[in-house]
Amino acid sequence: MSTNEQKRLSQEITPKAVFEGRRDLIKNAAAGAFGLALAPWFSREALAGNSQKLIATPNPNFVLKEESTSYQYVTGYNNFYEFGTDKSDPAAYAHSLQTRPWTVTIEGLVKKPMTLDIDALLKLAPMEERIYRMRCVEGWSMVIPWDGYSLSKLLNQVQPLGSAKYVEFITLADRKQMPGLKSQIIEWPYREGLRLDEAMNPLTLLTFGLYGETLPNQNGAPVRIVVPWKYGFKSAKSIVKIRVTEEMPKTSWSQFDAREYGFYSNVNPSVDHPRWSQATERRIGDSKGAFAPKIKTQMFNGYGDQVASMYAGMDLKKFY
Ligand SMILES: Nc1nc2c(c(=O)[nH]1)N[C@H]1C(S)=C(S)[C@@H](COP(=O)(O)O)O[C@H]1N2
Ligand SMILES: [Mo]
Repeated sequence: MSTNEQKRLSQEITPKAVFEGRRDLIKNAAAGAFGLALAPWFSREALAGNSQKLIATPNPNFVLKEESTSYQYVTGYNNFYEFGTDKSDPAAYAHSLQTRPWTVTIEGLVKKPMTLDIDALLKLAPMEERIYRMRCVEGWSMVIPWDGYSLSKLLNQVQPLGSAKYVEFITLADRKQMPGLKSQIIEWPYREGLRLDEAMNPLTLLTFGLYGETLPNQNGAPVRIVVPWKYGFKSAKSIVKIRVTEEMPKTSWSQFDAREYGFYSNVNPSVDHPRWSQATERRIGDSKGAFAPKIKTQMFNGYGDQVASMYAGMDLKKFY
C-alpha cells in the first residue's frame, strides 16, 4: 500500500469507523491494529516527533482510578484544526510547527506585562504530572497524564489588576507552518477564554508535556492550556499570547456559532449541544477498542468538588 493510500485509509477509519461503527472498513484496513484504529505507520517514534523527556513529579491530588488512554491514541487522534480537520491530520502534518524559538506574551490588565521565552516559562514553577479526564464536545473522551503547573503560578507573577475579569488565550497563526489555515473553518488565530477565577483555579494547567515528555506538536507544543472540567475546545494549543481583559473575550468557537458553543462550555450532561446529546461519551482507545460502550458523562467532567462553587447561583442552562 502506498503511503498516500495508507493516509487516506486512516483518515477514513478514524472518524467514520469509530462513530458509525463501520466494522468492515476497520477489519480490512489494518490487520492487528484493530483495537487502535490507527494506521500502522503511526509508530510511537513517528508520533513522538522531537519530544524530549520532561522531569515531572506526580501530584497525588490528581490521580484517577481510570485507565489512561494509550500514548498512541493521545498523540494520534487529535483535534488541531490548524493542521486539518481529520483526527489523523495533526499527527501527520504538525511536524512543520517550529516550537523553538518561542515566546509567550502576557499582556492586558496586569501590573507586570511580560514576554517570556518558552525555556524560562518551563522553569517558572515545579513541573507536576496530573492525570485528567478530557471530554471533547463531539462525544469522545480520553484520560491523559499531563505535565505542567497551575496557570495561577504565572498569573500571580504578572499580577492582574483589580479591573481584570477574564483571560484570553491566543494560538499561533502562521500559514507557513499551519496548512489548515488555508481553510476558513473558524476565525484564526484560534482564541479561547476563561473567567479570571476559572483561570486561577488550581485545576487549570499550563501544560508543557504528556506522559513525561514534552508535548508532541499535535498536542499543542510547546505550551497549551488544559481545562479538564470544560469541553476540549476550551483547552487552546500552541499559545503565543495570554491577555487579561475586563470584557468577556470573543472566542473562535462562540463566534463560529454562539448557540452551539457557549463561552462557559462546562461539561454538563444535562445541557445538550443543539445537534446532539451530551449525556454520554465514549472513551477512545480504552481496552474495549474502537467499540467502547457509551459511559455516562459526569457533571463538570467529574471535577465538581473543585469547580462547582465558582458557578453557585448561575443558571448553567443559560450560561452554557
Ligand atoms: N489551537 C487549537 N487548540 C485546540 C484545538 C484546535 O483546533 N486548535 N482543538 C481543541 C479541541 S476541540 C480539543 S478536543 C482539544 C484536543 O486536544 P488533544 O488533541 O491534545 O487531545 O484541543 C483543543 N485545542
Ligand atoms: Mo474537542
